[in-house]
Amino acid sequence: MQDLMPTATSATISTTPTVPPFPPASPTSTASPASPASPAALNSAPSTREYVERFQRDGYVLIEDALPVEFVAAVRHAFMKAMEAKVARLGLAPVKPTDGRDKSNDKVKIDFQPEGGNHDLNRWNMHLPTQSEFLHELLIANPVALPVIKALLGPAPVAFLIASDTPYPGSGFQNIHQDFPRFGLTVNVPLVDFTEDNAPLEIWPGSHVRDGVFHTGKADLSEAEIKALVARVPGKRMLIKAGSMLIRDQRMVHRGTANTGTAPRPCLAIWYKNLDQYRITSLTIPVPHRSVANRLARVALRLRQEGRGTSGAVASKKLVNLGNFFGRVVEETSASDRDYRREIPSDMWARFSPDMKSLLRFASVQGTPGGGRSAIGSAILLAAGAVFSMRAWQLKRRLPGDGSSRT
Ligand SMILES: O=C(O)CCC(=O)C(=O)O
Repeated sequence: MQDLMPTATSATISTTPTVPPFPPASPTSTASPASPASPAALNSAPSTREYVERFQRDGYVLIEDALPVEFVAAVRHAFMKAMEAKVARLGLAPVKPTDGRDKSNDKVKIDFQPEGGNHDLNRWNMHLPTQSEFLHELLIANPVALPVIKALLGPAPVAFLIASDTPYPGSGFQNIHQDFPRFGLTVNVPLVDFTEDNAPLEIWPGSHVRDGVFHTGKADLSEAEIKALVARVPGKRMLIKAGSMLIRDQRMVHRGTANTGTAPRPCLAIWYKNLDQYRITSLTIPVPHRSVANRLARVALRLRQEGRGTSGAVASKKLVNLGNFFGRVVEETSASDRDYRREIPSDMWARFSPDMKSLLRFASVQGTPGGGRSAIGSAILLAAGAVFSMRAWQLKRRLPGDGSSRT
């Protein structure tokens, strides 16, 4: 898809990044994006409709050269600073697996095994801190990607998770999985070129729907269905360039692969949904009070802390997974991950475009009480909190014999 010319050119970050600890990007990705004013560029850029059609057919669509090179360099620089600080703060030492996950993995369905990282084997997940480099219009409300997102999700989507995945050297193959059985979007922004040896994402195009006909309902693939699919259809390794944007259906089957190289492979993951899509049967769950969401975000954090332990090795993979999963539930139901730890400063909020304000309308903003909130939503979330806490209590009673790597 070399025909896409970007429309986003106004990198507003003035930071001059020092040389980041990465191999240089390949020559094709360091070329400056073409001017959006060029008629040739306008003629050759796929339309929103073409992107949407590709997405509906394949379960993903790639927008190449979506971001200016200098902007990506500045984001990468800020990102690695934050990432390395997090790795140092959590103190999990890299591990060599005993189960061969660095070589292959035939398992399917989500069952992450956090070891040497907070996500799975030497792979780290990080929410992006509330900094101007990350809460940037080009990333969250990108002028090429956002029309596609709105065409797929409706006119008022929310960006409820602004996060990242970074497989460090030695990271392993994840189980082949769907992020969710229901329809939602993940926009991946690679901050370095993906190569064969630095843990490229592997996807199974077309696996977002069973019968090839696009819909926005549930598509919960069983273990047997995923196994049959991967036996039939080869996976596609996404050797995508830094600064492209990969929009993928969260129902599409995929996995992170092994990083056999020498450098981490940072990639942003911004999750969008239509608020109506979080339902129990046909009931849309209303967004709970921010104070309730904040309290339960603290519970999720506590579960992860207990799971990680203090020895530099994960004490309980199951508790870390439970904390990660519960954190996602809190963010998804509260329609934002900008909780008490990531409040948006009022001056930053004031500079946001109407699109940004709409996408982040459930975020905590300094000095404001927050958007629409519901007592019913709060009660549902509290009930979920009680269930997760009970499960955590059961797991903790079984520590250290829960199959974890505590030594
Ligand atoms: O970016 C990666 O390495 C894997 C991300 C992923 O698929 C996941 O964690 O669900």
